[in-house]
Amino acid sequence: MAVNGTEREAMSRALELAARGPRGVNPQVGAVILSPDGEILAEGWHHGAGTPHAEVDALSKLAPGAAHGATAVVTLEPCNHTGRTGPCAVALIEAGVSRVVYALDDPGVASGGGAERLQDAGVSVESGEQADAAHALIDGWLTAQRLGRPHITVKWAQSLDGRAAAADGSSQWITGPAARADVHRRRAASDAIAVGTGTVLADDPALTARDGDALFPDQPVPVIIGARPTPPDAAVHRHPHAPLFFDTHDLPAVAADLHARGIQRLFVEGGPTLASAFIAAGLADRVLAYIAPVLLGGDRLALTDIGVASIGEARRLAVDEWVPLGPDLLAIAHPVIDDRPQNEGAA
Ligand code: AOF
Ligand code: ZN
Repeated sequence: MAVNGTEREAMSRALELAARGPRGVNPQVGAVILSPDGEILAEGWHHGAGTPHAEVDALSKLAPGAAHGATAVVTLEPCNHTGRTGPCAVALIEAGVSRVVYALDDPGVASGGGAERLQDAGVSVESGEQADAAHALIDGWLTAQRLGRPHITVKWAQSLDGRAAAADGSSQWITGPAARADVHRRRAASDAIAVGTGTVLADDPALTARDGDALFPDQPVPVIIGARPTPPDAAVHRHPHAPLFFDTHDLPAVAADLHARGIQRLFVEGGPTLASAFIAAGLADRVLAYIAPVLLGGDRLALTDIGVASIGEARRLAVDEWVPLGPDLLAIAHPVIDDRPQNEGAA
């Protein structure tokens, strides 16, 4: 049975509820319980590892029997395992829920399979509702589960002709205030920000996430990658978090180390050498290109070598969104994994 308008609204609400939970070793999950005629009976969300899951949080607000014949709308597939808490699929079956609508499959080997368990018990199950929004909310957690590394965003600002700096290397204020504010919001939503040592020496970035002059409450950990030493008076030493230094070009090893530290979202700020190395290594889950209507010419390109020798090797992207930011334009894109034979895709 297709998802109806009431269920769709309930999923939007469940996504809002999910966002109240903390980012951590467990995903942010929200749940709404609807009566058979579409009234909201209860709402719940996951408050962090060791606490009840979203479905159980919502059910706990109802009298026994009150969820009989109800629909549960959940942002993640109800789990099927006993971890720190019991299986949500079973809790829903025992509560008499007759239908479950969820957004994303649980990728966990042990925790997955809840949908099948529900169906085996005669519950009607629909998946995929607002999966993109649910994915955006927990992209870091999903990447950590699937790939054992952080979700990685590579960002740069460029002139319309694809340059990241003028001939003398000066690069500040290519984009306008709206674009810069957008970058700071995205920094605040990341667990760590990476720059190369070249950028530390050239720009002396603070690597904080700022709302005007104030710091956002959540600050990403600064990560500095490369062989050259960071000067003792560099601005990054005044960051609220102690910087992590990686004197290596082995980016998979850096990603694995950050994963082990619990970092789920990495924001790569540049410069061009580091951004290019992440892309060349296949370690960019998302690209953010802030494009300013200015021309710089010269050879200070936004990206350097990304391992593309001929057009058949081009790194193709799919644009998720073009966002106007004052006079500038932000492209939010992700790599297209293209396994067609070379040259076939050129037409
Ligand atoms: C759900 N609803 O609200 C959440 C789920 O150790 P536990 O018991 O907390 O289980 C953690 C796993 O359960 C987590 O890795 C993920 O697969 C799933 N999270 N599942 O049905 C929820 N937070
Ligand atoms: Zn669960």
